Amino acid sequence: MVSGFREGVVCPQGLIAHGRGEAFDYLLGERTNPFAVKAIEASACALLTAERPVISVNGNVAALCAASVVQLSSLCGARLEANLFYRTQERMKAVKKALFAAGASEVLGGEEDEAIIPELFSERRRVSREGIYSADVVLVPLEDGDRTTALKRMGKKVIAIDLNPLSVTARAADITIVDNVVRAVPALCAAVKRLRLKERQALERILAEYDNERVLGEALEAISSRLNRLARGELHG
Ligand code: PTJ
Repeated sequence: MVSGFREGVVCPQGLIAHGRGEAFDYLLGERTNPFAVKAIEASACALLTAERPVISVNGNVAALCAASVVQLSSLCGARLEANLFYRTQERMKAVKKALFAAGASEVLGGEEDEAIIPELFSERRRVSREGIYSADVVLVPLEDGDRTTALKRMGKKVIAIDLNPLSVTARAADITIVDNVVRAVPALCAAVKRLRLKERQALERILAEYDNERVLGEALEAISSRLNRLARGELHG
């Protein structure tokens, strides 16, 4: 993250957001928990059954896991879009450069005829017409809450990766992977590889059975039970 910051990929607020994420990761035991595995599986199904899937990439994601988002995009045919909350032309260029360096053949974002997401006032309202604007499924690792809500209002299926199960994004998304992006994105690649061999009907069944509210509840229970066990001296941090 620090070298991503020095290279102009990560913004100062990104470093703060990372610290918030690390605190939750510690509470979750710094591993991919069973509730995250369920969400990862449902996400793979949503990406594989989508018509126009898009992966939104910000500074933190480009710094932490550029190679795995590029791999995920080629495995499930999702387009990559650089989309920044604290947007400057220099950072758009730096994020795209990081993705191309990681093997991307195309990165959307920053075109002259960008579309506008209604009701949003940050720079993140500017999106690619070919990308997020016309997507049916959008993967938003580390997203801000207002935009997740706006994407939902536009009728999109939103998959979020967020270590905080209480964030607005986690609550508003259709599928929330409560896990660190550095573990979740490679796990998502593995799930896509495994599930793409299945019939469409089987994928749709997994999606229909998925319950995000229950998964978020399980994440909170896992945090609470871990804290109780730590307090009783049954676990070592
Ligand atoms: O690069 P930009 O300009 O688009 O800005 C990116 C940030 C992250 C600064 C911007 O999107 C932002 O301010 O996001 P928030 O509102 O702080 O939300 C980030 C969420 O991601 C928080 O709930 C964090 O707990 C969570 N988070 C932080 N690091 C990770 C994470 N979730 C998964 N994996 C992480 N490594």
